[in-house]
Amino acid sequence: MSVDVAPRLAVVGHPNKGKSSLVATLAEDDSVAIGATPGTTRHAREYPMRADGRLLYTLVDTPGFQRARQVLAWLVRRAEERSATAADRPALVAELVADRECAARFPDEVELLRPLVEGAGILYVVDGGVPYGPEYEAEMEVLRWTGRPSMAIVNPIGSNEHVEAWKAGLGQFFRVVRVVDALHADFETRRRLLLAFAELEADWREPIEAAVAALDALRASRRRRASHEIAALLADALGLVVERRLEPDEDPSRHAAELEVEYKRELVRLERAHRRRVQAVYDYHDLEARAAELEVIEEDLFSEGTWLRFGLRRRDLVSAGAAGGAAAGGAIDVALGGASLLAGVAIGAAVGGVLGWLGAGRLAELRVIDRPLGGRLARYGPSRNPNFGFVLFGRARYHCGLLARRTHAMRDAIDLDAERAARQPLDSKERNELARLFATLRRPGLPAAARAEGVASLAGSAAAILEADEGRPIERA
Ligand SMILES: Nc1nc2c(ncn2[C@@H]2O[C@H](COP(=O)(O)OP(=O)(O)O)[C@@H](O)[C@H]2O)c(=O)[nH]1
Ligand SMILES: [Mg+2]
Repeated sequence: MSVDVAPRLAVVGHPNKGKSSLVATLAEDDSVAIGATPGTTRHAREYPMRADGRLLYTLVDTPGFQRARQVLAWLVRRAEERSATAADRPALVAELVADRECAARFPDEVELLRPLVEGAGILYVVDGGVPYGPEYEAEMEVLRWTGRPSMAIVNPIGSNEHVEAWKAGLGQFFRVVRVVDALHADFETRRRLLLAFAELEADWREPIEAAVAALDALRASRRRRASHEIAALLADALGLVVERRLEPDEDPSRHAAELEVEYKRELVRLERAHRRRVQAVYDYHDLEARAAELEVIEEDLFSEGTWLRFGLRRRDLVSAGAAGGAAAGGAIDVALGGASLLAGVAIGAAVGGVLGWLGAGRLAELRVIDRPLGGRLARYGPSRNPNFGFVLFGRARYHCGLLARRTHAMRDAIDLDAERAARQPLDSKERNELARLFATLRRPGLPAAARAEGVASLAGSAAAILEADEGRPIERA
């Protein structure tokens, strides 16, 4: 194979062993057909991996073996008729793929062997959750006859119970055997697996190493783009105001309830739109539809569970508020339930439990604004609630963390339920920096240039936090 030809790797094996899942995970493509019923993949389908316009390697998803024994019998018979040697075997497999009668008798095998005859490497996938059995040996033998470079992958579906037996069996047919969970493989596992492909054929090293570099670059670029989306969301949400024009003698308090509803609805809309954009950043295009149903009941931005999970604890909030307020140069007037936080008054009891001191009860305040050219406005927002930015930020951070940990083989809805989310702490430096930026971004009438600068700084802080998150597990409560 010449150097400028990118490697092709055909993922083959028995039906329902996670072949398509492995392809979706490695290709980071959630459009790969994955099914609980065998036969979901009928035809070989190619997934080319490109970076900067260059094709680096191609994964080929194939239908599973159906008649491996008959195929092997056909090959053996041909070999005997021709007194063929082992050196002739690849040519016999090519004959089988080209044979019309075989195409009718063994359509799945012809489909999965074709890419191998055309030069693809073999990724043979088995399930380490079920016992090793001799019925797989016909498949492995047929694959051996192709003479293609190969690797076996034990995918432990459900359990690890039979992994060792599989390794012992596979080791006799394949030079390289790896254990990889096709559905859950994390970034490092995917990266190592990709590097192992480079070992299969000398010419593959350079394109595979380029593919690994592209994978690293993709992760960094997703993190940067997601961080920018988070910063933009915070700027929009913290600066949000809803207004209504007042009649000359109208009582503004009549509008309070409606304005609050409108304000909250707009926040929910901003957050949803943000999540869709972030999902697109991580190349999840199909996730939204599946999560839509969930989102209706999940609209818990204002719930106690959310504020408890994502808001800062009181002591942290006080110190961060001091840092944020001082740096923003403004007076610290973060009134919660009528009492100043900084005064350290035990306001929790006064406004009713935990939500009171978290400030969830009151996002913003109604104010009456005199318009320069006469008339008055009832205005709700921007939020002066010191915890609100942290709640929104924490939710967005958690969402990104789930996406970054997901694989494109997963077909379940994303679980954003705050009740099941574990805490992701911020250190005091991060808290203070965020509080300072939140205070800047909620300033009314913030000039566009200052806003852009605030968004850029916040994106930088968010990116550092997301990067650190990549190195630690999200524990689910
Ligand atoms: N729990 C678990 N399920 C898996 C794993 N790999 C595949 N599956 C499931 O097994 C079924 C068949 O997977 P698929 O990738 O379509 O297998 P294929 O027929 O070999 O392409 C799907 O329901 C997958 O979600 C795995 O590693 N863990
Ligand atoms: Mg499949």
